[in-house]
Amino acid sequence: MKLVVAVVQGKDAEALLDALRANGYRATQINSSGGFLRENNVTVMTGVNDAQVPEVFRLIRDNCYTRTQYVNPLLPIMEPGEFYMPSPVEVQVGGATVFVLPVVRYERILAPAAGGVGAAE
Ligand code: 2BA
Repeated sequence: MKLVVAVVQGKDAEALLDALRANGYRATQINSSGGFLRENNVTVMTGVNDAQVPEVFRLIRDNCYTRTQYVNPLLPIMEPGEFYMPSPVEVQVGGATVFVLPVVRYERILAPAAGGVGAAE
């Protein structure tokens, strides 16, 4: 079994989660942000059998797109009287950054409430 961890752009997250659900995959969404751009993105975790990893990659490829962003570089240390005109730097973000991790153990613990189903809180 593998845990597929995909960092995707917020704009693509809904479509990816819908596609995973439509294909029978369970997924967890964590709101995250990139250390470079400091913009919100979404980390999608899905635990799958080894044989399902290629299909999950296909769903990621089909739903997550590369976009261009412009970043203003940090101001350099200036001497008095110096003038600096910052020019934004272009970066390509996404489609997705994907990690595949081995899973040592996976268990869904299904435990009825104490006192049985429908027990009073
Ligand atoms: P960010 O860290 O905000 O990075 C956004 C984009 O900025 C990156 O797109 C890349 O094009 C550029 N970038 C990032 N660090 C850079 C650097 N040191 N120098 C120049 N350009 C840099 P992606 O590569 O598509 O990454 C999108 C997001 O995926 C990242 O957002 C981050 O949240 C995550 N990510 C990417 N690589 C990762 C890694 N090795 N470990 C953990 N998270 C990662």
